[in-house]
Parts: sequence; C-alpha cells; structure tokens
Amino acid sequence: MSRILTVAAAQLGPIQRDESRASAVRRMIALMRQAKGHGCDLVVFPEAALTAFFPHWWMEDEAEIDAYFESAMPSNETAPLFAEAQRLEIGFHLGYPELAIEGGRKRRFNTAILVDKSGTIVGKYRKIHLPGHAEHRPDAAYQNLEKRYFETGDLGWPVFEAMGARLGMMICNDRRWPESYRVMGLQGVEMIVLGYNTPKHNPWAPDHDRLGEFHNHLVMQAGAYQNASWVIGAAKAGVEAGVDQLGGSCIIAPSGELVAQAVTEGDELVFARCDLDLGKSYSRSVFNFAMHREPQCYGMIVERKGAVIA
Ligand code: ING
Repeated sequence: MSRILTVAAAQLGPIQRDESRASAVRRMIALMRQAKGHGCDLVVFPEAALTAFFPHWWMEDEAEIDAYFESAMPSNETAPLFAEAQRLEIGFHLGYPELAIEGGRKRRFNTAILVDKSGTIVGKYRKIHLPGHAEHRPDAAYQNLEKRYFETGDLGWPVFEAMGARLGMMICNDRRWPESYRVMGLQGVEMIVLGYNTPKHNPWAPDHDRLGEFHNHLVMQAGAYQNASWVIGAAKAGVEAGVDQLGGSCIIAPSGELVAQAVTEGDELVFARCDLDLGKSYSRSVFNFAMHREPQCYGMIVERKGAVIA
C-alpha cells in the first residue's frame, strides 16, 4: 500500500514594502484553499512569506528592523492562516523572521515551521546558511544583509515524524549546500520542504545570472537524488521592492526528476501526489548509507571551514 502525501508548493509573487501581513495572509489562504481543492495534505509557503524580503535593504533603526519580525507564532496576523488550515484540515510550512527572547536577550532568526492538519506546530527550523554580507554595500544594486539581521540557526536540521512522513526543512541558501540535505538524509528524511527568495541578479557574481534558474533546480535535484528524498521548493518571485526574484517553484522526486514546476512569477500553486516510498529503491541500493559511506574519510568536511591550499 503506497504512502501518498499530496503536496503543493505555493509560490507567492512579490509582497511590496507597503503590503500588509493581512494582505499576504489573504493571498496564502487563497492558495491554501486551492491546494485543498486539489486534495493536498500539505502546502509549502516561501521563506519570509509575510512581508517583503527586508534583508535586501539597509536599516539601522532597531524598531524599524524588528517590525519585520514575528515575536509570536501564531501572531494576530497569522492566526487566520492557522484557523483556515484547521478548518480545511491541511498542513502547511511557513517561513518567517522570528524574534525570540531567549537567555534574557533578543534573538533574531530566519525561521520556518511545519504545522499539521490540526493546526499544531510540529516542527521548527532556523536558517543556518546565511548568504550575503553584514556590512552596507551602497554601490550594489541591492543588499543581502541576512548576516546582519539574523543569527545562525541553532536547531540543526531535525527530521520530524508528522503527517505520516519523515519531514525536514531548510531555507533558501541552505539548498545550495550538500551538508544541509545529508544531515537529514542521515535521519531517514523522506521529504524536505523549503522556501526561497532568490534574486535573478547577483551583484557579486553577475556572470552567474544567466544560470540562476539552472542552479536553482540543479541543487535541489542533486540533493533529492543523493539523499533519496522528495524536495519541495516554494519561491517568493517577481519584482519585489525593486529586486527581481526567481520563480521556479517545484516538486522534485527522490529520483531527482522534476515532477512539477511553476510557469509564472506570481501566486501559483504547483502540486503533485508524492509516494513517500519512492526513495526506498535509492536508499536501499546506490545510496545505502550504512553500506557505502566512509565517514572515516570525511573528517575534513567537519574540521575545515574554508579551503586550504597546502
Ligand atoms: N537568497 C539567495 C539564495 O541562496 C543568493 C542568495 C542569490 C545566492 C543569488 C546565490 C545567487 O538563493 C537567500 N535568501 O538565501
């Protein structure tokens, strides 16, 4: 008997700087209803899905920065999303900037949660790979100040038993790093869900721009195949606060094959029936980790941060 999880990547078009969280939530509820109409069990929303992606511009005032963070989840503005999910009996993934008071001080993370069909938060992840820079680069077309506004995630990459599946999360830049997938692969993950905000232009490597869509799918397809896992990627796409962002939301099978992908840069639902046992033919053969991995040879991967030219 196949274990089918019907999943949607709910791509969002731009959320402009003057657009309210309530408006973004209304758009997400519309996509959630579409997903339910197509029999989905789970809908994946993008990274930082409630507002414009504020790491793209320089801010100094702490109150102005903190206004982009959620200090409660559900919050007043996101409560309708939780309520609708409960009413529809559909699970969801949501990316949002998290402001937590821990150890007596403010902590700021780029966070994602998994919420099951009962509206219960069953998993949380805090982004580990923060791209870009911490300093202001006024000459650049846009900023990427995640290293300024967020701390490195401190929860690792856990895998959660939820909705009859072994589910894991990563966020945006994490998808470019094989370590992110492998840590979850070593926990038997069956489906990895992620959101992303990815500019089409990289001011620091403009020669990569023509390959942005290729690299986007390349890393998720490789990660899926090499870890025998489904990968679901949901973009925040289109021109947002002056930054043109990739779409390409997609559903990738453990074979590495693209099962479905977005064809617009707006709000668009991409969905598929995902057989959670499809990964087994890979994890029991070519990627039977217990049989084939040689961790005694991998020490450098953990011990060394940057490349060293001996
Ligand atoms: N954004 C981008 C990402 O990794 C980036 C950063 C842009 C990397 C362009 C490479 C090229 O998709 C986030 N939010 O991580």
